[in-house]
Amino acid sequence: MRRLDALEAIYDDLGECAVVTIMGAVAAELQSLGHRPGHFYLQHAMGLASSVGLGIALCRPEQTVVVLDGDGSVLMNLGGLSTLGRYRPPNLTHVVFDNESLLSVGGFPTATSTGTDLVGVAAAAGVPRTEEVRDVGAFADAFREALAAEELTTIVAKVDAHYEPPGRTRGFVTGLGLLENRFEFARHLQRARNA
Ligand SMILES: Cc1ncc(C[n+]2csc(CCOP(=O)(O)OP(=O)(O)O)c2C)c(N)n1
Repeated sequence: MRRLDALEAIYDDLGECAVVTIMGAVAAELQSLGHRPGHFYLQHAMGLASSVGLGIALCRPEQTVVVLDGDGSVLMNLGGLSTLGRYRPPNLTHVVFDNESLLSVGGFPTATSTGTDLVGVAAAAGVPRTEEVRDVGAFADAFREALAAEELTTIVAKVDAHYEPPGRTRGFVTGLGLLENRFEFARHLQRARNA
């Protein structure tokens, strides 16, 4: 499956969510489908998207939070899974796009290409719902079920190690300024709380 197709399949479902992505290709692809003030593209801090999402989910239990992660990023911060498993926020859905590669920096193979099973790691770390999916239909179903389940879920979506700068986005860096995104996202969460 192409990650862009997977993102497109859930794009409408993300409308009311606080969405935290990793840097690089995932961020560029989601932004190419349409930026929303509820999207935060975490730049540089590799491995910490799930930690940022966890913090938001714990502070804002009424807010649905979605983290769009990558295998390389999760592997860089495996302890993040055990912290997710410890606090288990029911309002957090954690998607790991596993392309078995550090695609955004040249495509070096990660440990999932040599046997590390991130679904198994997440389950063993205490994440109560875990699933691996390999096609867009199964991904969209798993994602919607996770939102409805109200239980912390990690979905590992096996995707192609393929990236074409989509639409208006050039390269891996989104056109949105880092600080602009940071302030806009925080204000959006604040407004949503006061609404
Ligand atoms: C601490 C840190 N180390 C390295 C990088 C450089 N870097 C940016 S994206 C990336 C690869 C991310 O891999 P993955 O999470 O699998 O996502 P993909 O690029 O495959 O979509 C790396 C190594 C970084 N931003 N931060």
